[in-house]
Amino acid sequence: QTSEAEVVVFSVPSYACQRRTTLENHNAVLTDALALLAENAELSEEEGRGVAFRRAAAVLKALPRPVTSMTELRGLPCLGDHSLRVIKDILENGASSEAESTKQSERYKALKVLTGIFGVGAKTADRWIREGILGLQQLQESGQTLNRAQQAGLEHYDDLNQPVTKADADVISEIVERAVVSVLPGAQMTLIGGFRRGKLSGHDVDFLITHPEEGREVGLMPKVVSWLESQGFLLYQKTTRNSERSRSGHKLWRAVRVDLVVSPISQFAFALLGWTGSKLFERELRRWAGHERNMSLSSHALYDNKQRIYLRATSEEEIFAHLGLEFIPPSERNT
Ligand code: DGT
Ligand code: MG
Repeated sequence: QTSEAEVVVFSVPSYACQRRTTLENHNAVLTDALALLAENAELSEEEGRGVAFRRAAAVLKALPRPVTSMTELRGLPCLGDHSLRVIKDILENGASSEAESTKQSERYKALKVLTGIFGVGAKTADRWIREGILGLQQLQESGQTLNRAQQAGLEHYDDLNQPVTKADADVISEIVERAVVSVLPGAQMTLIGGFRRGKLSGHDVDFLITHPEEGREVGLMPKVVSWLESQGFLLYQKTTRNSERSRSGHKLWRAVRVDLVVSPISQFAFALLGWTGSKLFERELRRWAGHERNMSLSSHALYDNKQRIYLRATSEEEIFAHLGLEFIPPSERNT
């Protein structure tokens, strides 16, 4: 006697950069729990575990409707035992006990508060927690020496932890645009990061600056930063020399984190692709390039390891084509 059951299963390609993922998420309850566990792993410097949870969440984000039973997940990529346990718990009990207990834990709460300070990463937060510092007040009373970034971060803690809206981003765009064209006429500025993907809020605003004539962009970053400073917009700045990138807080009606990237026009498409995100989408693009194409992708270039040549591109579309991937527009890179 045979019994037959027919189940409709979802089919999803295994790399996030092969999928179209919009902001519409039919499985937010599941992906929120997995994202929390991913964040906790990242804050505990367990990067591998963090990525595993992020990949699992990304698969669920790509599904066209809510998951209602475990059988629907059969054959889906990137769902490891741990993620499946979390999903099962939620489908059966309405919530993940692991995610809930993590959220309530003193360690997670302290890590969130402390890494919420601009300039404080997981390592520093962990050290402070081991010294018994669990919150901002304890930090201030501890007499720990803070670097300049952390001092600014602490001073503007509430502002910098308040989400940046699209309206904020538009105002800042105008200011940065004014700065850019004032110091270098003909220079071009593009909104990148989450706002380019159509997100309605973010933790910062990201811009990419270039000039159509190669080489004209050299020295642009310090000029833009000085202009912003002279106009009273700058609270704090940190410039990474080799990457031609500056992170600054701008004083408007509130402090907002702004990330500026300057790129020569020959690298513009790579910078645009590399800085539009999402972070997981970027990671998956590089993994695809390396593992499936024997190429190395960065936000500067694409290198073919077999032919030993750099592959040129003047648009994102060309880079996807070099990689043998279907073009995914920014609004569908919300993995
Ligand atoms: P948000 O600001 O919370 O809405 O999220 P995103 O997606 O704008 O993320 P953000 O602002 O941290 O970074 C923008 C994109 O830039 C991100 O999706 C990947 C890329 N990215 C971030 N940090 C780095 C970095 O240190 N190096 C490189 N090459 N790319 C980065
Ligand atoms: Mg951003």
